[in-house]
Amino acid sequence: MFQKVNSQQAMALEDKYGAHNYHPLPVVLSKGEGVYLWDPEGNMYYDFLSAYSAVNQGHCHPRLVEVMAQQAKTLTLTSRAFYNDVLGPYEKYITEYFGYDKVLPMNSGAEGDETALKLARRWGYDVKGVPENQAKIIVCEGNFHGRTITIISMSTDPDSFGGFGPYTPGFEIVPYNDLPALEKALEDPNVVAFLVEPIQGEAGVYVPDDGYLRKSFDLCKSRNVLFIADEVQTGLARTGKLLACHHEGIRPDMVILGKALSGGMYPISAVLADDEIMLTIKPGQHGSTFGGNPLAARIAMEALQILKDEHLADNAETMGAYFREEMRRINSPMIELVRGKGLLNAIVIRPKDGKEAWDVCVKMKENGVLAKPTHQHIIRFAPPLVINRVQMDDAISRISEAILSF
Ligand code: IF1
Repeated sequence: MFQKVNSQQAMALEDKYGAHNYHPLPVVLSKGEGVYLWDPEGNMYYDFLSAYSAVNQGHCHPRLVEVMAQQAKTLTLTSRAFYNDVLGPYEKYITEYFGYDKVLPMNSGAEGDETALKLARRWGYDVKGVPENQAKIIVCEGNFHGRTITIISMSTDPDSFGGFGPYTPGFEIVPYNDLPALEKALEDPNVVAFLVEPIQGEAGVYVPDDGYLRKSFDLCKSRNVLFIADEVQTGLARTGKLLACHHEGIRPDMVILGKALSGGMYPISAVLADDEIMLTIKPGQHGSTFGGNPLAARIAMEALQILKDEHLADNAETMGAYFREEMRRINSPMIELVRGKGLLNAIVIRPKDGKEAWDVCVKMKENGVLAKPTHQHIIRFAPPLVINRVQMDDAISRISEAILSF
């Protein structure tokens, strides 16, 4: 039976019995509420990672706990061999919420990206008229779209793709934030889609120049190429708008959502598109056991409604601007650069006396703030979007104390 363990026991168990596919910060969490996390010993932390932006609504949001409990007692899974009475209402809700004809429900972000790739290829053959098996999809250097073999076949990060060959063909790579390179790649008549993150999260919260998304979109439209936005991390109010693409007023041909679509309660992802694209996949040509299950659908409706009811995009906008301003005021040579949008931010750490981003994160943990480095010198800061001014001020003072302690 389940025995509560302390931090030391938990880390030892994971080390002995779990795959070593992560290198976690040495902290164990056992309770979450809003912006707060606690370890088994009762120490409190501010969560400044939000499970990589999956907990935008805050940990264990009471409305999500309630609807999850209710649906869990009623019906959790039927498979799509049959209908259920929650999926249809959810599909109506989410397509009207974002303004698309249809949604294809899946479970993980990677499954969402894989689904979008299949839809783009199928649209390329059936609608654009690209010769069979010749479809090309353009992606950017520094991209992160998931961990499946096809998705890492598009990756430029050796940690993502190294040692997993042979790779899926059909991808062209262009530099991010580089319009001439994209324009040149779009000359290939077999290109069916451009898949892009509005802000590159894993690359270190790389925000492209204003206008890049809008001009990329226009270039794609001029060449009858689908513009696919991977908003798994940037979507759902994280960057200060419902979708990061909304900062530039563009409506992607396909949007991929995940993570906070359930507020961190349950794996769920979605691909939104209009009929011309969505109906190229016929019955029996794509799916998943849990895709579209009633439990995920019920949670997602509530998670989306919370974003609106609690004005989380506006809060992300104002709190994010405040956070960047305060970080830039810290007088430390370790802070090389502060960048981000809304509450998706990062600090580039200049090493000092051999101390790097990892050491800063360990010190912040001791100060009660949790964040994780990406690419050695970059620390991402992404608290739940429910954070208020008092909490932000407390967290900022703990962060600056940690940085100034070196
Ligand atoms: C890990 C970070 C990495 C994503 C975008 C799709 C997916 C992700 C833009 C796939 C997932 C997660 C995966 C996790 C760490 C985290 C991450 F950018 F968020 F920090 F890796 F780059 N599109 N990102 O960011 O969604 O299948 O994970 O549900 O794999 O280490 P998933």
